[in-house]
This record gives sequence, structure tokens and C-alpha cells, in this order.
Amino acid sequence: MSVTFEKRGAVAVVTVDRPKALNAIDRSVLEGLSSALDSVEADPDVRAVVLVGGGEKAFVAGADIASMAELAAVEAESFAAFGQAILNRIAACRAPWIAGVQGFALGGGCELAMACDLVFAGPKAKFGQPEVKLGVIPGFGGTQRLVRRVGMSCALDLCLTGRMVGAAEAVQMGLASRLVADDVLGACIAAAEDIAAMGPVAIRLCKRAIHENADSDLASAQAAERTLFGLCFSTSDQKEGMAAFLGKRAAEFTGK
Ligand code: DAK
Repeated sequence: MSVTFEKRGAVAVVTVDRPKALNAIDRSVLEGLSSALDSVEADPDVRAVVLVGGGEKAFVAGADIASMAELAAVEAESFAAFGQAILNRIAACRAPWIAGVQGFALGGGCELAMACDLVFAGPKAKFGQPEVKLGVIPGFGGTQRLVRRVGMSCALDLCLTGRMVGAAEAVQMGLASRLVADDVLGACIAAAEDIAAMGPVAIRLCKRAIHENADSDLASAQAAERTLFGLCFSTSDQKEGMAAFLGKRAAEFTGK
């Protein structure tokens, strides 16, 4: 199997596992990610997802060049559409996704990491959009997600030069959220468990408020935020969270 799915309490660990090809994305990886998404979406007990690459050397070194090389135009479009749909499902997923990057996150691998809500970079992480070296452009939303994450200047730098950046530079430009020490999986799971302990409805609405309004003007985005803020007050999680604070005890959220 190219992708494995493991539940650890409220956290799901999804591993892209083709280490011999540096976890490059072929159709079997997209199908594996699709089935992992099905499992997460069907199970409300999964409150956060950690996405990593198998082996030590790579998160994901891009789309699989060997299986892409001979694609006809119409097949390439279908592959890109499948990839974009998977990445959009991750961004829209109820549970936050954390990408744990050690080694290469290149091309489609960088785009996959950017579709996640948080990106943790280990000391040997290398990010890049080297597609121009292959005579193509990023095809899984990279030209679009990257510019939204890091701004026009850094996005043009990465996409036009194809250069790789290390973990510290990736954090500095906003491509990665945190630089973590050697145990990348452990750091991701710890953060995922923290998220899983928060009010589940609040986490879901927070993610929606940010993702769905990132491209809106401020007034429309604030209107959407107000509506979602109001919605929180229809939940028992809001009552429990505030009562627990006032009662100086830990909250016990039910996700209702
Ligand atoms: N695809 C397939 N195999 C890959 C691969 C990849 N992206 N990256 C590495 N491998 C394989 C290598 O071929 C090698 O296999 P064997 O020869 O051992 O059988 C094995 O993984 C180990 O790689 P290396 O021997 O090259 O290892 P090194 O440490 O020397 O170098 C490297 C590591 C990551 C610098 C190097 O492997 C490399 O440059 N890899 C390619 C990285 C890259 O260019 N990634 C971007 C891929 S393009 C689209 C949709 C999506 C996309 C584009 C269009 N539409 C359809 C519109 C996305 C495009 C991409 O992601």
C-alpha cells in the first residue's frame, strides 16, 4: 500500500509510504490519500491528522516523474484534477491536518504540505517548486497556494528559480509554521493531541473561518466571522468551555 492510515486515540497518522521513490505521488498515492480522507470524514472521533512521509529521506519528492513522463495532455489534466481535488479535500476537512516534513518536500510534495493547516519542518527539511526544471509548472495548486502563504515575492523566487530552501528559511518566509527538533513525528503528534483536546466545534469553525475567507475583503470576512462566532453560542462546547474556566477546572468537550 502506498499510503497507510493509523489511528492513535483522537489522532490519525497518514503516511505516504513509497520510500524507494522518495514517496513520489502517483495515482496509487492519490487513491490512498482519498481513502484516508474517507476514513477521517467518516469518523468524528478523529480530531486531528498528521501527514508524514515513509523513510528518513523525504516527505514527498513531488509528483512521480516516471509515471508522468508519458502522459497524454488529457491524462495529465485528469491527474492534475484528481490531485487538486485531494488537496482541496484536505484543506476543507473538518479535522486539521499537520504535515511533518523531514527531508524533501518538492513540487507536488510542497503543494501537499501547503494544503495542510500546519507544516512542521525538521532540521533536514528541504522545500521547493522545481517544476520549471522539468519543463512544467506546479500543477497541484502550487502557484496559487504558495503566493497566498508566502506572498508574491517569495513565491516568484521559488517557482522561477526552482531552488530549495531549508527549514529555517521556510519558517522565515511563512511556508512552514514551525521548525522542530529531530523527532518530527513526535512533535506533530503532540500538537495534534493539543488540538484534539480543544472544543471540536470551535476547531472546525476556526478552520472554516480562516480557509473560506482568506480571499475575501475584510468587511465580508468579518461578517462571516461574526456569524460563525455566534454559532459557537448554540453549542454545549461553548457553555462547557466557559463554565470550566470560571469553575477553575479542565473542560470536558463533547463536540456538540
Ligand atoms: N518521481 C519519481 N521518482 C523519484 C522522484 C520523483 N519526483 N524523486 C526521486 N525519485 C526516485 C529517483 O528516481 C531514485 O530512484 P532509483 O533511481 O533509486 O530507482 C530514488 O527516488 C532516489 O532519488 P535520487 O537517487 O535522485 O536521490 P538523491 O538524494 O540523489 O536526490 C532529489 C534527491 C529529491 C534531489 C532528486 O531525487 C530529485 O531531484 N527528484 C526530483 C524532484 C522533483 O523534481 N520534484 C518535482 C516533481 S514534478 C501537474 C500535476 C502535478 C505536477 C505537475 C503537473 N499537471 C498534470 C499539470 C507536479 C509536478 C511535480 O511535482
